[in-house]
This record gives sequence, C-alpha cells and structure tokens, in this order.
Amino acid sequence: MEYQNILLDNQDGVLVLTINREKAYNALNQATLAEMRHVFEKGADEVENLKGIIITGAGAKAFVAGADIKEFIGINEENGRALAQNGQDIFFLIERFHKPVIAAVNGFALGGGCELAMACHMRVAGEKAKFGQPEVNLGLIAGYGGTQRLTQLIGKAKSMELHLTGDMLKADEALSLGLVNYVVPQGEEVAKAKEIIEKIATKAPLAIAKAIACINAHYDETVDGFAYEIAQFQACTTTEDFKEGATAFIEKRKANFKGK
Ligand code: DAK
Repeated sequence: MEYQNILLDNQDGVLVLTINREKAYNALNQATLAEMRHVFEKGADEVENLKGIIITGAGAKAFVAGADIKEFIGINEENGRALAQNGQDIFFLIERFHKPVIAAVNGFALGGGCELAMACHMRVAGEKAKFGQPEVNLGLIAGYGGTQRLTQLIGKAKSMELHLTGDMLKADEALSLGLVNYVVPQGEEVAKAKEIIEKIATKAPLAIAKAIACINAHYDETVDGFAYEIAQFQACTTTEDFKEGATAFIEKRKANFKGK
C-alpha cells in the first residue's frame, strides 16, 4: 500500500509512524485511519527485527487535533455506527499489538487524537502537549474508545470532567493524573520513546508480548485476567528464552534472547 497521509521511518527496528497532515493539525480522516490499519495489520510485521512503534504527528503544533471535522458532514445515523466500529477496531489493533507502541505527543492531542494516544501502550508528552476530549463542543461524544480508556487511565471523576467540559489538560497535569508516562522538553518526545523501546528490546520478546496481552486482559470483561496470566506464565516456561534468561542469570552474563 502506498501511504499518502503517514510517513514511516525505520530507525534500526524502531518504526516511527508520523501522521503527516500538518496543515490540518494531523486530523484523522478516513484515509489516514485506513493507512494506519494497514501498518498494524501488515506493514509493521514486514519490518525486520521490529522493536516497536512510535506514533507522532508532523510539525510542532499537533500530535493529532482530532477526527477530521471537515469529514463530519457525511456522518449520519446510517454510517455512524460502522465508522465508530472501524475506528475502534483500528485502535484495538494498536492496543493489542505484540510489540510496544508509544505515542510521542508533540502538541494537541484532542478528541480522536487523545483517543489514539490512549490506545498506545505508553505516552511521552512534550511540555507543550495538551490533551482533551472536546467532542461535546460539536454535539458529539468520543467515538473511538475515549470514554472508556480515559476513565481507565485517570479515573471516573477527572474523566467525567474532561468529557463533559471539553477542557484541555496541560502536559504536567496529564503526568500527575497518570495519563502520560513522561513529560520531556519539547521536541524530545520521539527520542525518549525510542529510548524506552530500545530498553524493552533487550528483554525476551515473547514475554513482552504476553505481558501486553495480560495487562490488556484486565480491561476485557470477557476474560478472567488472573486465569489468563496463569496460562501465559505457563506458556513462557516452555520457551527457549526462559531457559536462556535463567541460565544467563546464573552464569552472570547478558541473556541472548531469540524470541523462541
Ligand atoms: N479537523 C480538521 N481540521 C482541523 C482540526 C480537526 N480536528 N483541528 C484543526 N484543524 C485545522 C484547522 O481547520 C486549520 O486549518 P485551516 O483553517 O488553516 O485550513 C488548521 O488545522 C489550524 O487550526 P487553527 O487555525 O484552529 O489553529 P489554532 O492553533 O488557532 O487552534 C486548536 C488549534 C487545536 C485548538 C483548534 O484547531 C481546534 O479547536 N481544533 C479542533 C479540535 C477538536 O475539536 N478536536 C476534536 C474533534 S472531534 C467518530 C469517532 C470519533 C470521532 C469522530 C467521529 N465516528 C465514530 C465517526 C472523534 C471526534 C473528534 O475527534
């Protein structure tokens, strides 16, 4: 697939996905969502020795300023459900991806942009980043999982406040509420996200994938997270990497994990 709305840069196995619609503050139109779906369904796994993915926005102003409001005119009762389902499916692909996905939030992360950041496994914010769910200003509510993920991340009271007022959070407030993992000087978001992914890449890949799946299981009411963890733990014990990790510890050397 040829990408028109995103840029992909493979930095030694760290795939930097830049939403490249700077003039529209990187607003998510349907074409951009389709390209992102393709990356997470296919493209990323074609990257040799993929370590993880960083999602960021082009330019200095915005990560993603929301769904593309200029496309809204075509949304109606008939297609609204399918559009929401499509968006949520793509964000689930991100959330359930087997390698770490980190949002490098370089500016406004509003509406669908905040929802995109929240679907990632972690978030690194530049100090000028702003987060919010301002859909009520447009007669809408969040449709890409925002009511659920913001509540999971920062709790009911603050999530309620943000969704009902449409107010924005500054980066330091987002940090104190647990919405972001780190706040860094403006422009250093991708570098910090890369540092985290490089660290994770030194660990056992199958264990990393299973840890992501187990943590996600906590938020899936159809799954008993504790039972799921037992099964995934047991599966780890059958891997070559488990033997290698334990042996390396005893032999006082660095483990050489192979993802097997
Ligand atoms: N969509 C399209 N264009 C946008 C945009 C957006 N969300 N946000 C900004 N832009 C464009 C502006 O139109 C402007 O383009 P030109 O007019 O120059 O062509 C350019 O980006 C720069 O914007 P401003 O001139 O407004 O820049 P400022 O620095 O003055 O203000 C701002 C920045 C981010 C505060 C402001 O642009 C703003 O309030 N933007 C809208 C933010 C917003 O309301 N975002 C939430 C959108 S609602 C759905 C599921 C989910 C959703 C929708 C549907 N389905 C199930 C179908 C999610 C909804 C949302 O995300």
